[in-house]
This record gives sequence, structure tokens and C-alpha cells, in this order.
Amino acid sequence: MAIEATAGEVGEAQRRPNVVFILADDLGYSDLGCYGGEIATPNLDRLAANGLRFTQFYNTARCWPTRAALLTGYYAQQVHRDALPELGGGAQGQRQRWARLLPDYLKPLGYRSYHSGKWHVDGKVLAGGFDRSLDMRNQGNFFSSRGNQLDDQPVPPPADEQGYYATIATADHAIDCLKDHAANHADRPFFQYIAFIAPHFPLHALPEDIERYRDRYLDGWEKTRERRFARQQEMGLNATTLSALEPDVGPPYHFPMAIEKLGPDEVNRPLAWETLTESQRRFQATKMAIHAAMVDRMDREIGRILEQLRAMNAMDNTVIFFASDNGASAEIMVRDGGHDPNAAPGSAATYLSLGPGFSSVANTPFRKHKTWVREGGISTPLVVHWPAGIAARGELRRTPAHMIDFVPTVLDIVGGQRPSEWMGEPLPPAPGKSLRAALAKDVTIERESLWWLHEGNRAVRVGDWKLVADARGEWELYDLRTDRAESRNLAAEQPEKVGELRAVWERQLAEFTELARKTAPPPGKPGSKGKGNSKGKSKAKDDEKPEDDAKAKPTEDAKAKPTEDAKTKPTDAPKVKPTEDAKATDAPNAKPTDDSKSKDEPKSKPNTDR
Ligand SMILES: [Ca+2]
Repeated sequence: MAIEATAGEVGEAQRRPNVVFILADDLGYSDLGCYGGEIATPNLDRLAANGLRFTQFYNTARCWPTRAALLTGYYAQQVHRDALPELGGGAQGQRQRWARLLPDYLKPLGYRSYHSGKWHVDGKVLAGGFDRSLDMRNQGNFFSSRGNQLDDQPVPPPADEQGYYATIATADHAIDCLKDHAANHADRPFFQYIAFIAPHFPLHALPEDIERYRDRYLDGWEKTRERRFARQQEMGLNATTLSALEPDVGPPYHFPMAIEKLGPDEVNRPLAWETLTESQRRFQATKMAIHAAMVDRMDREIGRILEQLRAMNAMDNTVIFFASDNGASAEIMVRDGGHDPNAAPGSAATYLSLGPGFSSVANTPFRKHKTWVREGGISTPLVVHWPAGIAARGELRRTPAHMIDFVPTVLDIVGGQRPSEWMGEPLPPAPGKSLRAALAKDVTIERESLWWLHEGNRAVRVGDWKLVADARGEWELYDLRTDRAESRNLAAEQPEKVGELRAVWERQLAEFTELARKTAPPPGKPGSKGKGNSKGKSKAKDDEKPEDDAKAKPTEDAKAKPTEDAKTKPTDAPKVKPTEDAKATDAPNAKPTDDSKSKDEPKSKPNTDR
């Protein structure tokens, strides 16, 4: 579908800005220094100081729906990339032919497009309109390139992978694309999409990076959270209180075997730090040190990419965005290469996850984590830097905004537009809004609502009101002007407001279902090839291969992994015996937590996320 630019258009293109979107994986709202974190992120902080920070930018709470929303400009449910109650869809869903990615809209303006890092979109990268790609398919071991693809072709890993680290390799490829662009395509603008797999689990980091944070977190999650919140208050990020820790909210999926493998130092609830043993504290602080090291390293590598942009004299007229695909994760599991408790934490032979204690820190000041659509699951930093196009330096932008806004914002900035049809099929209206006005001034971008649904967790935001429910939970109402901590449920006091927002949520659901139904096979009939959703059993789809490739030694947990459609096919979900559940929470000093509470946690759900 390549539409080559004419010579005249290329001349025009020289004045169009380049666009770089840097996406982190499972990074929390407060992990960057410029959002209150103590992790050293000087490069991103500098971008923020010379640009903008959005305080209410949202993602979809999960990897693949966020990437779909980011690159298509549609809610993931509209393009089969997240499940609808009657239709399925999700990590294996395939976009409709009209659901193009941003590079296809930029190509007519002369843009070249480059991808480095995680993909997790359906289809091949180059078919999505990118000219070059490093597809970081090995997301189970940061120290091996095994399974990765260059321009959609497998590349055998070198015999000696000493010195390989995924975050560095991602930046290396991005820099290589930039150098190639400068050498061979300097007359054209570019769109660069850099999707780091950090700081997603497994917690793998370079020893020297971990060393800088080794003892930093020994005073625990409550104190670290309070310090982050205090810095956020100084910055004036949000008018809110600090949410209370929720000691009965653990990982969203239950893997009792993982807890067993990880040993008695693992703690799967954010219990009071003072109740943990010395050994548990050290173990938990070490996990956070590795998380910090992964973020710190990512920032250093971003620094190298920025250096390359400077060398090309491109910093001024390149719009750089930085965000995270979902909130930090409370998940705890062991898969891929498994976990050797005797290996150095953070090394390739270990498989650690942040877990709910320090994930609550990463998501300061908000509640809950990745997969939930509470503010902790769906809030991300958004840093925007563009010296030639943004006059403000170091300012905050308070308008609510969402990943669906990226495509319309870029098209507005570069003077492009979506075609009205693609190969004879009309493009349905897209829900996002251009944020261009908010780049100039701290204005609110008007819209009817923002909408969420993920694994039964659901929410809608209208103005400053948010209606939210955990899966199988009741609707709750919050006033986000003062309560992004979601601490004071106003549903009982304001039943009319609840009804109003609920109607908006349901109408959107009906609209998205109607659109998706046109292109999805009916439930239970997964036969329609190439247009299907996740209702089928086919696990060997492209976007699932990385797991298999990386799975040198499938662990028991990996084997027990429920399928993507566990929700609609309960029989596919592994049975979690109550006794195992109890065992999982039985870490020494950990007060047995009420597992019945996990009514708002999807049980034994898929972990196809990467
Ligand atoms: Ca993610």
C-alpha cells in the first residue's frame, strides 16, 4: 500500500517535524524523576524541563490494547485488539483491513518509519507500514537475542551473547536507523517508534546498574511511596491525597507454584513493611533495585538516542513523546527460563517480578496496578519535547488525554489526514482528539468521554467524574478533581451521576460491539481466517511466537498458563484449588489475606502479556 511521495511533496516534507514515540513497558506513573521518582532519569527529566508533562494521560491498562490504540487511533476493542463481552478479541485478535497504523498515514507526506523493540500488534511490522524493524520477540530473557527478528526475518543469535542486553540492543537499532536515515534519506522526515521491553518482568538488569540501587529501598514501600508523593506535591502534579495501600490486593492472576519456587522471601501482598522478616525486606528491596536499574538503564539508552538526534541537528524539529503502555504490575509468575534461587538476582537464570508491594510505589499516588482500570493501572507519564513547536518549558498539562489521541495529534502537527477509505472500505470515525491546542496552552481538550474495558474491569471518565468497577464489582463514582486516589466512593450519594455515566459507558460498548461485529465471526465460530478474533484455539499466531521462542525451559507455571480466552471458556482456565491459594499467601509474617476478596481480581487469567 506504499504511496510514494512526489518530488513536490518531499520538498514540503523537509519542513515537517520528525516524530519519535518512546514507549516503556509496565513503568509506573511515578517512576521517572520528573514525576516524583527517586530513580535517576536525567535524560527524560531534561526533556520534561524543556517541554511538557501531561498529568492525566491514560493508557488501556495492558500491553497489546495500548499498542493498538497508540498506532491505530481507535480503542483496541474497535479493532479486535481487546475483548468485547460477546465477541472476544484480544492479544490474538486481528485488525480489520481498514484499521491502518500511523506509518500508512504518514507515507503520503514523505515520512519513513522505523520500529525498534516490542511489537505486540497483530501482523508483521513491515506490513504495518514500517520501513525497518527490530522485533524484540525474546521478552523472557533480557540477556539473549534468541528469537528476535530484523525486518520480520529471524536472525540467528551470535554464538557468544556476552554483553548483550535487550534495552541496549533496542537503542542500538534505533540509533542505526537514525544514522541510516541521515546518510540516505536526509531529505525526508521520519517517524520512529521505540518500544522498550523494560521494566517489564522478568526483572533482569546489568549488575553495575543494580549496584547503584542495592540498598536504596531497604526502608520499604510505605516510606518510598510517601517520599514520591511528597515530591509530586511539590511539583503540583495532582490535587489528590495519597491512596491507601491495599494489603488484600495481590497479583491479578494466581500462580501458587511460582510462589513456591520463589521461596519464603516472596510476599504477594503489600503488607506492612515492619511485619516482614529481615530476609523478606532484603529480597523485596532487591527486586525494586532491579526495577530501578532497568528504568535507569532505559534512560541512559534514551540519552544515546538523543545524542544521535543532536548529531543530526534534528533535536529542534523532532517531536519526542515518552509514555508507558500500562501501570506497574503486581503480577508474580515464573516462566520462560525459570528461576534459580541460587543465581544472582536480576541475572538471566532468575525470574523475579516486582509484585504488589513496590508496584504500589511505582503507581504512586494511585490505586491498583496493570490490568485494573483504576488510576494506577491506566495512568502514565507523558513527556512531550519539541523546541521548534512548543514554546513552553517545563510546564504541566492537565487535560485528560489518551493513547487514542496520538494519531490525530501527529496528523494535525504534520498536516496529514486519514483517508476516508482504505481499499474500498470506509474508515469508521476514530475517537481520539488532537492535543495540538494543549501543546500550546494548558487547555482542556473537549470530548464526551474516555472509556475503558479490560478483562471485565471497566471505567468511563466524563469531565472530572470517573465511574469505575473491578470485574464482578459494583460501579463506584469518584470526583477526580480532588480524588484521583479513588478513595471516596460517591456512588451512593450521587445515583443520578452514576446512571448518567453508566449510560455513556454502555452506549460506547454497544457502538464498539456493533462495529466489531461487522468484521468478527460470531462467537463459537472461529473459522473466518484472517478476520477472526481470539475465540479460536490457535495459539501459534505471530504475536504469540516470542513466548515459545524464548521458552528454553518451560516451567510448570508456563505450562499451566491459561489460554487467552479463559474468560469466555472457563474450562480452559487452570483450576486453582482453595488450598493452593491459601498456600500462596502463607509467606512467613504475611498475614493470611482474604482470598475471597479477590472477587475483583480476575482469577487464573491469561498471561499472554509481554
Ligand atoms: Ca505492558
